[in-house]
Amino acid sequence: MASIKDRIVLITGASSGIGRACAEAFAAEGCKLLLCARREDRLEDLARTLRETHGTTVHTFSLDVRDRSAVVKALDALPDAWKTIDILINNAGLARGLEKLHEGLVEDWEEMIDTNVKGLLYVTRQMLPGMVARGSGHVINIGSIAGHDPYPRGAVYNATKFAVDAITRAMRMDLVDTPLRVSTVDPGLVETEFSLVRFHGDRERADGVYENIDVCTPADIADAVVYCATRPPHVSINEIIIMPTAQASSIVKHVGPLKRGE
Ligand code: NDP
Ligand code: 8X3
Repeated sequence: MASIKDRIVLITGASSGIGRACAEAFAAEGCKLLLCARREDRLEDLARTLRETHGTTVHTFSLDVRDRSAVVKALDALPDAWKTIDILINNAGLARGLEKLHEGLVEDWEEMIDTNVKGLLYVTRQMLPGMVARGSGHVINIGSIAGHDPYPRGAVYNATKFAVDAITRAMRMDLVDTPLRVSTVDPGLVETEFSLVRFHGDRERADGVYENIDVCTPADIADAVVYCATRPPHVSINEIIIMPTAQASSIVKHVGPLKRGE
């Protein structure tokens, strides 16, 4: 395992779920953290906790990754000490709605495409030239099982995660003559605010997604992200698909206790 102590890690969507868990996991590795999302109050609370528990050096800033000029402005305005990012974790993302395509809301589609695809591209386009110029860096995208295995009523969310997979693979080709690495960590069911956001705040429906299934925690996913980041420099973990034991594909999930033998 290679040490990543003192490395600068930029995490998008660090105010909740997998992004927050990544912040905690990379803080435990001794990294310096740049945390962004739209809900800055949450980031500040998290930063305070990380300073107290791990003595982490943290800088937070509010960012809507859909806003291209805000992305350029915020990342250009980073203090000099924070500009040389070692690891970029493109985590900010969401699903909206679960409808058949012909019944879907175009506003939901636009929000997913603007966040999961265009937002990821804006942030990456801004940070990657510096990594290439320095000959060092690691981009870790948070994709999804939905980017390999589509499911009904999820066409547009699925498409955004297929796009993340295509971007990751093509970036690896673009950068093959450099020491840079590009990974994707692709989870199945993880209990976060994901379903609450997907169902526009319907808590009962969101809770139903995880009911009676032993789903992954955000920390399980952060552990896989740290694994990617801590391999020796000549080793690239290209892709990790990580699901609950009780999930076998996007649509095959076992609800209730697992059969544990006689
Ligand atoms: P959460 O809703 O808990 O977290 C999503 C994070 O993304 C929040 O911090 C949110 O911050 C941020 N975000 C959303 N939109 C924007 C935006 N426009 N600009 C900046 N930040 C934004 O969900 P998860 O932790 O589950 O989701 C994280 C990633 O994991 C997503 O890419 C999701 O697609 C992926 N994923 C999740 C799975 C799951 O089952 N939970 C499974 C597979 C993949 P804020 O609202 O403060 O801006
Ligand atoms: C999230 C996984 O299957 O809930 O990317 O869409 S799923």
